[in-house]
Amino acid sequence: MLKLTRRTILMASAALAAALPLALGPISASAQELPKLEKKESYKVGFAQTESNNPWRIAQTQSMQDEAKKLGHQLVYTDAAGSAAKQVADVNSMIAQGVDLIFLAPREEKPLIPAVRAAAKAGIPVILLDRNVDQALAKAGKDYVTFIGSDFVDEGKRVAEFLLKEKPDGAKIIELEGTTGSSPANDRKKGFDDAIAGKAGFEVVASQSGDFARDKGRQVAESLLQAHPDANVVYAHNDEMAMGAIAAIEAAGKVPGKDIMVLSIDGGKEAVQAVVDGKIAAVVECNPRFGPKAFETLKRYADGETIEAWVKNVDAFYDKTNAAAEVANAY
Ligand code: GYE
Repeated sequence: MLKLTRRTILMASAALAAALPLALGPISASAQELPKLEKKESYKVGFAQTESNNPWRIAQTQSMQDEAKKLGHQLVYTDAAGSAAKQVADVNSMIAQGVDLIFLAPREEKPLIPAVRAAAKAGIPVILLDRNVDQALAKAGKDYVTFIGSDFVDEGKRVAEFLLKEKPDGAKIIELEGTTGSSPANDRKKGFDDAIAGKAGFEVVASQSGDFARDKGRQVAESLLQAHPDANVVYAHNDEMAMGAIAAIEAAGKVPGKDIMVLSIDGGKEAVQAVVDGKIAAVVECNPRFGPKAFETLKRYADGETIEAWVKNVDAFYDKTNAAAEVANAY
């Protein structure tokens, strides 16, 4: 007779746990599966934008609108005006309107995850555009279809590699971070900081958020330049803050590009022109023209293709060797 010792109970429950998936069948595919997208001539598609206070966002929205129009789709556009809470409400309103699919540029990595899941539960597939959600909490192919965007860690790393090459003896760096909690801010910081960590003479003397905004960037740069008069590099997570930093450097009576090296990410026309003018040393591109790739991915999904977890954008690099030739192509 089987004696019910602690050990036999443990063994029995382990055996049961092992047998359970067999009894239920392989972890039911349908429970995990994302909503499908019916093949149609024309879709009603949501685009939940995060804000529209800078040229990058305006170019992205324009690209989405142009492509939707070209293909004959209806675009339901919302602007969260820099508020994750408003963006959650925007996604919920798209769900209520019964859109076929939602393109979402999540302002921050965590707060939008419940909205992504709510859409999937309502049978609406979500494609993340340009910003990602926290990868420890949500996954492509399970919670949303895919993430279309750049490798932000690599962008930060490329900025650092340029700096290490240009100033081999070291640098005192002021870092202007993007929106707190957003994937580009988190990853551009990681990529850069990791690449200079342990390199003799390189030090980030201050790192603070300028919220990806020009005026906030200018204000933060102004106070950090005052607090660290020996800083000789500003690394801005985007062009808007880099332009703000240039204004702050000039207001402090210093010369950008001479006294202080400015490095940036995005590659908008104004910043690439600033490279031509010698005020910015280098910019890693992060192109906002998502329209064609977004709708091509939608079509592939509707056709039943398995979409890769990350549809990666390839970024160019601008410095004095190519900026003059490239400025006309910049967004
Ligand atoms: O760099 C910035 C924008 O999410 C990649 O957000 C995007 C970033 C871009 O506001 O300028």
